[in-house]
Amino acid sequence: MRNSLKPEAAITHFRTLGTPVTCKEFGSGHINSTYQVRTDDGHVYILQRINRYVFNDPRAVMENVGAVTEYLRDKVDDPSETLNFLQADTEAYYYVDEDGEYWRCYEFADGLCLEAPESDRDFYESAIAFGRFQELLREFPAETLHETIPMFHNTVNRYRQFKAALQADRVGRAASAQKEIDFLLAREETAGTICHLLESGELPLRVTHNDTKLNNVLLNRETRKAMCVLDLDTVMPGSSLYDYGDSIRFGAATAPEDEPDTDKMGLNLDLFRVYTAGYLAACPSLTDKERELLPTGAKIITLELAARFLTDYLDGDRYFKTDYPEHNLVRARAQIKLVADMEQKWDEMTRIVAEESAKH
Ligand code: ADP
Ligand code: GN1
Ligand code: MG
Repeated sequence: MRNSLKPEAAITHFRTLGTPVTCKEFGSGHINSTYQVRTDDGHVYILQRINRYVFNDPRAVMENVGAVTEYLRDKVDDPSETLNFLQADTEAYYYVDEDGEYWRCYEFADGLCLEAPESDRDFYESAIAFGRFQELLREFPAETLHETIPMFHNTVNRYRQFKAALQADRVGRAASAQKEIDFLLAREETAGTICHLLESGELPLRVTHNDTKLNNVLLNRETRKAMCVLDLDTVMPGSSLYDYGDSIRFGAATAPEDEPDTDKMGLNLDLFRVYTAGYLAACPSLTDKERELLPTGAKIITLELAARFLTDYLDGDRYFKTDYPEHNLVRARAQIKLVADMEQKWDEMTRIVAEESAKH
């Protein structure tokens, strides 16, 4: 293995308390390489190598993350509510190794990180965490943030990329995904709705998290209350509808994001209600238009993820980490099934949002 890929070498460049003694792969993120490090005197850290294919300007990512965590630290009572980065020997919050790989290190927070809610209460608390995150950043100067992934939730552009991958068919996989391709192409117009409303000013542009999966939040192990929001790499100007929608896509689904048996995939309307209630409670500043379009947010982000997974499948799996050759296709199929189920349940989704909105 190249030395640069060795986390054991990278960690020695950070000002940890104690000497690192163990370092093991950790978590189930799809993007960065994440390790948990323990030192001889019991301190625990997260060490990450930033994915340079996904983030072509890791310095900009760290500037954003640094600015956001500093801003949040002034607003919260308990420092464990935000990520705490360690300086490297250069004093920056990252270390660049001899191959140009970027590493960062921050305190491990001993909270619960769930792949699916274990109770309604857990899911409600995740809504509080992401909703509060959004509210706390309401006055953050958006113009100072870098766009770490250009046009990240621009669904019109995501479709453009999807169609380009389809056209190129680099690895000859298009024929094996014809049904999925047709499903997505039939919904191209709907997919652009939020983009168009942001452009026309009917929806406000906010500073948003943009990656609000349940496993990007930690809950307190004892109280199971919202503790800390993780994965700040994509904090950028965006729409609250995508943040709300992505949490629904991942956490209110009846099966994991990569469930191979699509019969198991659908929307759990009880969890949909629970998250909606929590998000509205934590985000009182949502406009009427945003409230009205919450179901649309859930549907469009699910379409977007279906398009992104399918694009990556057609591209030969270059973006998301995969465990087997069909993994991205399986993910895309599961998202497509979820969209189809949302379409079936559309009236109920709309009614639930109206009812919860009337209470908050
Ligand atoms: P990725 O972009 O690859 O998803 P994340 O920053 O989300 O990377 O980290 C991956 C996983 O590592 C998270 O889902 C979580 O399980 C774990 N993790 C990250 N930071 C912390 C932390 N400070 N404390 C505890 N666990 C963490
Ligand atoms: C990635 O980094 P992670 O695993 O939390 C991706 C999200 C997707 C998600 C799908 C920077 O999130 O946009 O919604 O996978 N992050 C990036 O599981 O592309
Ligand atoms: Mg993550």
